[in-house]
Amino acid sequence: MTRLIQDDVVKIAPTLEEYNAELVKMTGYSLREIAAHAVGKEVREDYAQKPNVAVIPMTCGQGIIEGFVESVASIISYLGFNAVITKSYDAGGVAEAVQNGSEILFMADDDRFVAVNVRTGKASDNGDATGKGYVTGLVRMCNGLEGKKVLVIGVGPVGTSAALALIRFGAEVSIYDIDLSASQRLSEELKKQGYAAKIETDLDSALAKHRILVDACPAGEFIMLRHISENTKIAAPGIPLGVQAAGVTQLSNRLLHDQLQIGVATMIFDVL
Ligand code: 2YG
Repeated sequence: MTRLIQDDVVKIAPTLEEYNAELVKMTGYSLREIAAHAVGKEVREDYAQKPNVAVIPMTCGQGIIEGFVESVASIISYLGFNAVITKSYDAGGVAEAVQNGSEILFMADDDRFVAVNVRTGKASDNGDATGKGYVTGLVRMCNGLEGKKVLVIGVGPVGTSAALALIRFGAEVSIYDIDLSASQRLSEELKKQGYAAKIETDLDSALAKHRILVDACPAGEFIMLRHISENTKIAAPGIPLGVQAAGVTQLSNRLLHDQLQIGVATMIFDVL
């Protein structure tokens, strides 16, 4: 699980408008539409009870990431919800949020980044939501994925969620993880649910064989120019970005990548 740094998050709030315009250009969907469709919710803007959302800083483990709760709150506000950051941290922040009538709480320690709806009991995990949100964007970039081969690189929470979503869209999923036993576990899990996913054991040959990629791994700069053709499309929730700089230029609007936006947006629609 990659840990964000201040540099990753401080640029988010001031560029949300331009980010959203990019997203519409690339997928035909706004951030709100991607998030709502990812979890099968209405895209309506006038949410019935317009729930109050609290974002709670957590000091446990490696502690606060400067700018993290601010960027989470800015994404939620951008989507039209009332988001506040609690003054207190940790348990005090949870008490403050519930006492000030917040219905949805966002908080992240070093292992989990969750949204919970205290009224309905619904919870959403950032990894799961990110996988679904990115696949929703990728389906749009590829005009559907029915019968298309897609390579998922990294079978952690994001890659696992992406693989499940891809199969729901009818894609032919191949999986690669640096830890072969992780790929085998996911393949077994999918087989139990009646899905056949192919395990790739060599990354370079897997990249050579696939034009549609989901980079859900914490490695950087392993997708090279030689792996990119004119119809390559990449959804890259992984941090740092797995595509090497020259490849980013080559791909231009065939590369979907952000630090937090799609994951956070999908989380809130997931618990609405
Ligand atoms: O409240 C704070 O400021 C800190 N306790 C936040 C710590 C977040 C640690 N987790 C990560 O940086 C990522 N797993 C978050 C999600 C990355 C996007 N896929």
